[in-house]
Amino acid sequence: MILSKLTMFLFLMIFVFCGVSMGEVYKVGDSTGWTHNGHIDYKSWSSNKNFRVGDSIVFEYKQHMDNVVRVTHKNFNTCNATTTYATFNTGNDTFVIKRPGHFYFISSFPGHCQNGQRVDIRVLRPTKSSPSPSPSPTPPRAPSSSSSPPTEPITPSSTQAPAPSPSGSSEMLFSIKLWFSMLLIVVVAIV
Ligand SMILES: [Cu+2]
Repeated sequence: MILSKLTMFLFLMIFVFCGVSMGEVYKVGDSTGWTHNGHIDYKSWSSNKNFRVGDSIVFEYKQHMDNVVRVTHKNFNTCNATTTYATFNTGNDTFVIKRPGHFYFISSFPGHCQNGQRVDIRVLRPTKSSPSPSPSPTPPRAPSSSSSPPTEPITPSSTQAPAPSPSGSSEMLFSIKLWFSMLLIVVVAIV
């Protein structure tokens, strides 16, 4: 009897702690992966996905033959990789979404982005009601200055910038799960 209770408890703990860290994993381009062969439309690939905070975006490609750089919206549109937020080049890169908004990725290899190797990951703000149709691409900017710089530090070259995550939404989700897990533990202890 005690053993079964303990087993149940352990299963519960595993369930709860897996749940805390779990998010969907999206492989960009699915089986095709991250490529510039022009046979895949990353715009349509991303358009039917519902990316959320906590999800992972995976880029798979041949190392040394390609890379992934995160850029601004403007540089995404112009395929400009001179200033980047972060550069990934392992061939199997995972980007974990830490806040809502848009995340723009391109390949900085010559011609690759122009050939369609770019993807816009749009992450909706977690809401209880229906998600708003208007995208919210950037966090609120300073009201005073006319030409406000990006809120995240942009690195000039291939250094990896740790993106600050001021979003409280994931923490709120975490606290809900924590609260839920505590409730479950109490229930198990009583039964
Ligand atoms: Cu490429």
